[in-house]
Amino acid sequence: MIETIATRPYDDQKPGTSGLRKKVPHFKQPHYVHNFLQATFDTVGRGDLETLVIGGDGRYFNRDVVAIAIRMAAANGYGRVIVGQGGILSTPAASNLIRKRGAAGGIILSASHNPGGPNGDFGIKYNIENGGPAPERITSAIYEKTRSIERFRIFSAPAPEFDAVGEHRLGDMVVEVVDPVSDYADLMEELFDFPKIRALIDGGFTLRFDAMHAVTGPYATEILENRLGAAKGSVVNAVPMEDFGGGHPDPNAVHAANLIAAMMSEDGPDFGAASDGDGDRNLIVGKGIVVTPSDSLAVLAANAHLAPAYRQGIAGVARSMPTSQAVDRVADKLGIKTFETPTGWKYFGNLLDAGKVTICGEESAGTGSDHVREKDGVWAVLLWLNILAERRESVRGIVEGHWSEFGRTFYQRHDFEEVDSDKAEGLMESLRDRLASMAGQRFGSLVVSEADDFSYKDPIDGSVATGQGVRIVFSGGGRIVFRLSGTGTAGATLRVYIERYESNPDRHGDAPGEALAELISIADSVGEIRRRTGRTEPDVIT
Ligand code: G16
Repeated sequence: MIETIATRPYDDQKPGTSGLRKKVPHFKQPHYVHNFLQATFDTVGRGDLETLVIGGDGRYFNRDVVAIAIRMAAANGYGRVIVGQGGILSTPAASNLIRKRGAAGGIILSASHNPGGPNGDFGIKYNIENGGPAPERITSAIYEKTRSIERFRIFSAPAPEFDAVGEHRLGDMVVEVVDPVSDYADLMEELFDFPKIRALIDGGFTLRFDAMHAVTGPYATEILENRLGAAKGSVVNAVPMEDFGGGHPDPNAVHAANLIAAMMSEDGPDFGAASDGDGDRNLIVGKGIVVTPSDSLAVLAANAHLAPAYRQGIAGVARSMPTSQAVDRVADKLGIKTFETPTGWKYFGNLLDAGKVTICGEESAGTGSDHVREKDGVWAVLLWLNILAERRESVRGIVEGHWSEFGRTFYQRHDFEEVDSDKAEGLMESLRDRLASMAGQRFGSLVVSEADDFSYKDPIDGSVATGQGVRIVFSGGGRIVFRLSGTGTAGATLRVYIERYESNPDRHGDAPGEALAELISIADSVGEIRRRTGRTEPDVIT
């Protein structure tokens, strides 16, 4: 039976860079989940016997919300829900299922790289029928609805169990529980030359994939160990846990320190990689080298033609504005276009749908292609492996060769976490106020050539996004970008992105901290970081 239950609005359900993210206790407030889901269903209006994909990264509270989403989908007119077994679906696998099964959309439960557990983070995101995150106009409309919601609809019977593959019914709706891995693994096998990668591995090439006790464990085990023949145990921390084993499933130098340490040792594996909570991010590490996400994007774009899916070449590339311009230089050489978008994978969707770009990436450890409409950690690992299998060089050799050909773009992101929100807003406000007078100003040996607050007009639908980050560009090409994260759940996270291009091959071996030292100190003075936040050092440098 369908019940209509009265509710009262919450005023803080505004989706951020990637859906609604809050602490678990916040989500556990009465009807908090129900309100957001009903506002989503009301906004997209896609019930009408259509199909909805439901799944998440398996973090604490995932199962409860999967069950609620199933019951609410049944009450909102969906004809079928496709649910990952155990409520599990990596974000790219969910995107694939939406596309493959012609679903109207999907509910993806994840707070990505943020920690999980009873006091950890949780998140809900709606993806549209192209498999990608809902664009701004939809997330804004959902937010508007959450502010005036008065009732939600839910099926009174409990959701069928979803721990075994099979079909059930809830009222008139079919609940189809699917293996979360197989469709995705099949797609990867279509894109890449598995026999060639297998031959590389059979020849003694060793790898280590750190799933960080998050969702990619089963995907990486099936693909890397079962289908590609990597030694058992190559995938570490492979069992997904509700609290990620107490860890922080963020594939960066801090949280993937064990992997990096293993890769720095002489007898370490040839290739190392890690993914995040929901499987859309990636970290690539070679023997003795951590590849920055921006460099990885550039290398993948330059070498994509070595994989069967991209043999014909790539149509164009897109990167988020704060991502380094290394990929732009590849695009220039290939004679294809680079699109610079605001931070957030949702901004790539239209470009991919229109066939304007094939490969996209972000400094935040995200790379992907037109095979789905999300960034995809395992995909990036496989494209790297395909390239390695073709080129038979080390990761370090490939990256250094790339720098020799295109020049090196030194890059760092400095994160100042849990900054008082008012102070962080004040810092950004002050920068914006000074933008108009910044061009021509000298800082140390550098002169500002342009400064602006990034805005983007989508070339496909004409929608405009403003206030997407303060850019300060210096003569000679150095660049500092300031923006506030849209994914944090406590206070504000100030991100400062710093880059400098170096064409001189004799300088390519410099340490990034040294190569960027002058810009780092300018960032502090121009941004008044120390003065306004009291912080002397970033919490994380990626
Ligand atoms: C999300 C978005 C990405 C974005 C990242 C960081 O990733 O999908 O596009 O780059 O957040 O965003 P921010 O700088 O606003 O924190 P994920 O992996 O968290 O879903």
